[in-house]
Parts: sequence; C-alpha cells; structure tokens
Amino acid sequence: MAKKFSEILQEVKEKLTSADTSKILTEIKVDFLGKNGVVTGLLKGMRDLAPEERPLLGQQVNSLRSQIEELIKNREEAVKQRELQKKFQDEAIDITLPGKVGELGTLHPITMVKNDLIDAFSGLGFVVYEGPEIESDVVNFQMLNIPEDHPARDMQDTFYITDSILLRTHTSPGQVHVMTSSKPPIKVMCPGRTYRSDDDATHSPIFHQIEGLVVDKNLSLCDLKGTLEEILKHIFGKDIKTRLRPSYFPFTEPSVEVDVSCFECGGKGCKLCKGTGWIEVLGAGMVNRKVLKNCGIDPDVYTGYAFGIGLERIAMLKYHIPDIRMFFDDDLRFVKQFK
Ligand code: 2U9
Repeated sequence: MAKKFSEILQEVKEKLTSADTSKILTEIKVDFLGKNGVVTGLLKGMRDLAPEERPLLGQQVNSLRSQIEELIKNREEAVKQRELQKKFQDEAIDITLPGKVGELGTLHPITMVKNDLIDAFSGLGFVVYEGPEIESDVVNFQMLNIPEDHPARDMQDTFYITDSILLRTHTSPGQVHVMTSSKPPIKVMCPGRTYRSDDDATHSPIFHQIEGLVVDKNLSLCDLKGTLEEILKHIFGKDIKTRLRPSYFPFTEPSVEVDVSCFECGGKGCKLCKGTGWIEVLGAGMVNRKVLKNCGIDPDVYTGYAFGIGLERIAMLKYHIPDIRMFFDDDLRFVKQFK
C-alpha cells in the first residue's frame, strides 16, 4: 500500500510539472481529490479491510490528501502568477503612441464675418441687441416709414405668417425695439437672420445682416462716415478709402450707399470691381425724423445715424465666393476652406 501511495504522489507531481493553466490544475484536483477521485477511491477501499487496520489506512490516506493539496496549491500560485503576467503582456498599452486626434469643426464663414464685425463695433462702444425673427407689420414696416405701396410689402417679397405677422425682412425692427424701450444716447448693433422671397446667385430667402444705430444730440453724416471708415478698414485693410453716394431708403434721410476702394487692385480697376476701382459694400444714412418720432424720440432734440450690412455680401467679396447659395448648401468641402 505504501508503494501505491508513493506512486500516486509521483503521478501527481509529474502531471503538475506540465500543468500550465488553471483549467488543467482544476482537472488534476478533480481526478485526485474529487468525489470520484483517486484518494476518495482509497478511502472507499477501507470497507474491505479488517476494522483494526482501518485507522492506520485512514491516517495514511489523509496524509496523502494533505500532500497532494499542498503540491496543487504551490503549483496553483505559480500558474496564477504566469497567467497574470501573460494578461499584462496581452493587454499592455503603449503610452508612447500618439493619441487619436478628433476632427475639429470650423466656424461658418458667415459666423466668422459676423464675429469680426461684432468685435470691431464693440471696440467703438456698440452693444449687441438681437431682436425676434417673427415681427409685426407695424414694427417691420410702418414704424420704419416704409409705405403701404412699397414693393417690400408685397406678398411676392415678404414671407407673411398672417396679414399682420411676418418673418422680418431686415434687422431694423430690432433697433425700433431698442428706441421704443430706452432713452438716448443709444449705440446698438443688431446682427441676425432675415428673410425675403428672393432666390438667385446673389439673393437667398434667408440671409444675414448686421445693422447699427446711434442716436444722440448733434450727430451728422461726418460721424457716420468716420464710424464706417473705421469698421471698413478693419474688414478690408488699412489702405482702403471710402466714399458715400446719394441713395434713398424710407428710414433714412439723407441716405447713402457706401463704397470702398477696390482692395484687390488698389483702385486701378479689375474684374472684382468691374473696372471701376470701387466696390459697393453697404447702405446707410441719417435716421429719418419720422422714424425717430414713431419711436417716441423728439427729432428736434435728437439725431441719429444708421447703417445696414449684408453679411453674405461681405463674405462673398472677402473670400471670392461666386454664389450666395453656397453658404446654405451644407457642403463640408466648402465650409472647411475657411479654417
Ligand atoms: C432704424 C433706422 C434706420 C438701417 C439701414 C440700410 C441703410 C441698407 C441694406 C444693406 C445690405 C440691406 O442687407 S442689405 O441688402 N441696408 O442699405 N440699412 S440704412 O437703417 C435704419 C435701421 C433702423 C430704426
């Protein structure tokens, strides 16, 4: 029997030497110590012995069990260490590899022009007011002295929601809200989306404006020209010149169109300025006395100047964009060019 014990022990040792996974170790444990294993088989064999022989065999089997348990436990620790080491190797992270850089978005060119203008106007003391995009006919037209028979009031030109509610056709109603709710001195800029029923290479049903309004005592066209010159130099470069040409808008009197000397050819004449040396960039004027009065401001005490800038027009000139519809096509290849 003693020989059988040492053979069993030898067999366990041999099997353990080549056992290199937890799974194989478990199998060995079951084979030798399990319910139907070798050691349990030895205990079951006690039934065939005389009663006086049984205690000695019991002790020997228990000793064998303890030795096998000890051997398996030692091997288990080594295998666990090896498995852990392998796991670390397999899951190793190379912290020296460069990270994955997510693609950064870009600002839309209209947003870039708008931000640039807001920066420039803020430097001159203008504050931003953003009015609603849905307006009444009264604020969008009547208070701005736009007469009943003006083409802008036609159904063909304006998006009406009801007979008296519409999508604003300019950001000027924003300035009306400022004038009716605060007292001069006023110095505001109103950026935002505007809507007109128009659709071709230079007109879009949705477009963007930034308008400015200053109301104070003793303002003149000189103040307007000085302010615009500052802003236009900021946008188109220090070397440009500006000129005012007479024009007509119902909300300003006198009204002017503002040109800058061509920033491409320096005024000599080129394709961009159509050979004239000048490029029209915005409209402006002294606020019409009737508009001041409509907004509760005494035109005998206060004066005002105002201007309107089409953001698409500025962006088209600045970035040589041939068609206004490109701003609204959502084509990433277009937008990404303005990084
Ligand atoms: C108030 C009083 C006067 C705003 C003005 C213009 C001239 C003008 C155009 C520029 C390009 C519109 O987008 S565009 O087509 N705007 O020419 N806008 S004066 O005058 C105002 C505004 C508000 C209370």
